[in-house]
Amino acid sequence: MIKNKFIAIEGLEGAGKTNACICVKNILKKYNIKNILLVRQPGSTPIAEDIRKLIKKQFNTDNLIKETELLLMYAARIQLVEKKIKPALKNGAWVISDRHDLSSLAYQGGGLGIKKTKITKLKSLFLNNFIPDLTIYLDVSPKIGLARASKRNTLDLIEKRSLKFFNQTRKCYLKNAKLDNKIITINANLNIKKVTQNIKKKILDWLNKQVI
Ligand code: Z5A
Repeated sequence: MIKNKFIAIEGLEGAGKTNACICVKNILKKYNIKNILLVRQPGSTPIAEDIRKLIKKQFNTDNLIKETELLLMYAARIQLVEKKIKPALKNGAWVISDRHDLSSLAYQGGGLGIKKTKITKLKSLFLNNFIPDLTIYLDVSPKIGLARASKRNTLDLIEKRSLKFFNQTRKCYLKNAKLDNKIITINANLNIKKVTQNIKKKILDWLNKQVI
């Protein structure tokens, strides 16, 4: 038997998070786990989805300053955690989230340069000790990831940022992944079949360690 968990999937755009979420969900189903909630951040509640639209919208006479962007990401996250994730976990569901607070550390911290101390303070103030049981970080080079993302659709406001921004974001992801044994790093530069195989292997190893 395995107690229900909260799993986050992280990475730059085009890293393959959508594929990873489906892959994790399918593995859980093989373990006969049926009660699974899939969410994305920012989003997955009506208010958080509106915040998502606001973050991605281009304004003619105004633009988001980095602190506002960080606070909006957190507002959406807190709304989702309190309204959906915590109640689902309490009801025995497994939760898979496409991004969580590591995204804020990487994008608004690493990418935009907001101090880590400020972000961790925000995290401890509003999320308390609520952290994912496991984070799968899909490490992709920005050039490869953005090429994949741009093939799929036109780039949004964040996706249009410079390569320097994404290199700094990735550096921050890698640094934090090294420091935290609840984060598993997967090489997402490889082809989708290989990446999927590696995710499967890592998640099965992890699940076997969770059996009680
Ligand atoms: N953001 C933030 O700044 N701070 C925060 O705290 C949070 C978020 C929570 C969310 O937008 C934006 O918000 C995001 C970060 C920021 N901004 N940016 N830029 P989003 O949800 O629209 O963006 P995303 O999360 O990056 O989604 P994405 O672009 O869809 O990435 P993905 O889910 O990782 O990619 P995918 O859909 O799985 O794959 C993209 C394409 O690549 C698709 O056609 C796949 O078939 C293909 N693909 C995937 N893997 C492979 C491999 N291995 N080989 C070849 N092709 C592949």
